[in-house]
Amino acid sequence: MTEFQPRVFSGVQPTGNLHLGNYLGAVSRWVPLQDQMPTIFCVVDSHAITASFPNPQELTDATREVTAAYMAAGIDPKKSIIFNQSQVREHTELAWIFNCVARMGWLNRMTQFKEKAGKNKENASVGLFAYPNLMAADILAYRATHVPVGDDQKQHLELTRDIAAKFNNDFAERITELGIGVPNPTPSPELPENLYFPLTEPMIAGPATRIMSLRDGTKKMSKSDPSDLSRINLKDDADAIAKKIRKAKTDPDALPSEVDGLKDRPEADNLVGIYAALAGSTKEAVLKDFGGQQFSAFKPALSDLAVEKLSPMTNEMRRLTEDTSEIDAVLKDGAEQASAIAEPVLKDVRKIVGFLDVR
Ligand code: AQP
Repeated sequence: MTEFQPRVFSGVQPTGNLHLGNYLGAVSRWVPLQDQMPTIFCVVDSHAITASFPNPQELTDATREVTAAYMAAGIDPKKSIIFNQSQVREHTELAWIFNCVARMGWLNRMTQFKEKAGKNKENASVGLFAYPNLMAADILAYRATHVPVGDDQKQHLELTRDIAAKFNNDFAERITELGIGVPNPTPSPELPENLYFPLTEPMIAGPATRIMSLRDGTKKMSKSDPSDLSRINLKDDADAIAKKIRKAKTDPDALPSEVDGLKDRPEADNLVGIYAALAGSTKEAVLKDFGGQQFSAFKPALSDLAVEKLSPMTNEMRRLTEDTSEIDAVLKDGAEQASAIAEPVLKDVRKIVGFLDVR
């Protein structure tokens, strides 16, 4: 290989209900990428057991539901590889090697672990702590070059780059000796001339990189928030969506006419951002139309837009999950295609580290 093949990898955990944040921050942004480069979208079920083991049947159902959401959102199995992580063993094998590449100090800095483990750090699973190493393995098992995610994953992607850089440096001679390196596309004194793993580019852009809770504009919209009113689930019907937007926290002022006026108004900023992302426009354009209006006028418009955009998807998700055979066939085919890429990568990695292959 003379250069890294551009390739997109991303995923969502099958934990609880997919929400508007997952859709606008991640899945909806994947759709146009399918026509730009090879794309791999994973339902990351091995990540879903890190905080605690979910009920096994619920994990199975959620895996199919997330797959249905991908497809309903426009991820086309003829264009993209769609599969569930646990079906491709190379993810966990590479994660073990990365457990031995990443440093404790690096993982100790991960804010998501601190948030998820909370005060009870001693009781958190080792899996939750090592989660970012598995995420790095998910990406690098395909030598993926681009990862579209929400803003909350930025730190984990930086760690993925650190792991790739350390592996490339530690094994620089061996990679060259085996003739399996790729010339570094952006030469720098910190990296060898030939790389085995690319330094993945995060793709975090647009008006919806961090959708906030509808109950608290300073908290991320999240599947694990105990209040269902805090998020719009992709399975919500039109009435539920309208109710949640009606009850969304706001401030007493009218909407500003300029984006600067959203500063220190987290709830207003969030709702305007949601409108812009759903409309495929910008906060500036939304404020051009709604600047000076009260939330009593803006909320019904937002609600209508959300229902218009989300309802067809919700209906399609319902249809797909009624009969699981289509979803299971897509996942089976996707796992075979994903394995065909990851297996030779792991073969190389075993050779690079020196594992004896006697089979
Ligand atoms: N609020 C959000 N705004 C924008 N993007 C978001 N993402 C998640 N929440 C938001 C993006 O969705 C993708 C999949 O995320 P995940 O399944 O790995 O789970 P998460 O980030 O942990 O999502 P939650 O809802 O916050 O789950 P819990 O409550 O279980 O922790 C990622 O690209 C993420 O950036």
